[in-house]
Amino acid sequence: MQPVLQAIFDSILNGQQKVTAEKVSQALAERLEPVEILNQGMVGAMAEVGRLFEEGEYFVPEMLIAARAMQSGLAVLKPRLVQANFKPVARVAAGTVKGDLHDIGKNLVCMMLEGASFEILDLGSDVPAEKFVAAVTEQGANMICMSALLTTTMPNMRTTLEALKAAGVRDRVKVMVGGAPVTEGWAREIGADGYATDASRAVALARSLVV
Ligand code: B1M
Repeated sequence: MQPVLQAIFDSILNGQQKVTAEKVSQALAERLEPVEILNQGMVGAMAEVGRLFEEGEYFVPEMLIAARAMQSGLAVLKPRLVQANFKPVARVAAGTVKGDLHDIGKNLVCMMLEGASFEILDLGSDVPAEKFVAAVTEQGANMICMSALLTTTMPNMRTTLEALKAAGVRDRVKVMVGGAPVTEGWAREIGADGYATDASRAVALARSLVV
């Protein structure tokens, strides 16, 4: 790995917000591709944080400060991942489902979709089904992106789909799901329109769903 990418990786593992932001700026100044910085330096570091947590070397506070460092790096990267001024392809309501506070992956998916000319209504994390429904009925969203990082919160994706049906608006929206424990099979089982493994594939999927 290039030294600056290694420095980004290490600063996230160590939860150094300021250093992460500085090193991401440095990597951009060195003309590294934003997607390379993201995938090698940053997403790779979060996977390592997860591994350390599983092995009992990291605990929730370490995960939290690593996540904050990741967010500070993403803030620097965002303008380079997002190009504005395009006519929106679709209006997307995105959120992490009820009970789930993990928002880094969802934020990345939002950034990449925004960069691909989708209009984003970011509903945040811990989003109840009714809020997704309201985004359709009151804000005209025609696509929903749901993220879940916990096996215990995945069922809330199904709850949202059921709430959309109950509100009579299921046929007005395309529904995409994703997040580490989510699978293609799960997406099919709950009746979502699509599943993507990562943020780049989420963009390709979203494009295919609006055509
Ligand atoms: Co938590 N956590 N966490 N955590 N955390 C995991 C998810 C875990 C796998 C760690 C582990 O055990 N190895 C584990 C879940 C186990 C399980 O359910 N099977 C876990 C746990 C257990 C918990 C707590 C329960 C811990 C506790 O309190 N005892 C707790 C739950 C809190 C809650 O939500 N109610 C908790 C808390 C936290 C923090 C708050 C400390 C923090 C989150 C901070 C934040 O997000 N603001 C945190 C973190 C950082 C993690 C890990 C380490 C990293 C997650 C992350 O940001 N990954 C995670 C371990 C891991 O995932 N390996 C872990 C980077 C991100 C870019 O990837 O989100 O997967 P990801 O998104 C990807 C793809 O999945 C995809 O694209 C993204 C980019 O490529 N994608 C989509 C995501 N959404 C998509 C939507 C799409 C399409 C693609 O279409 C709509």
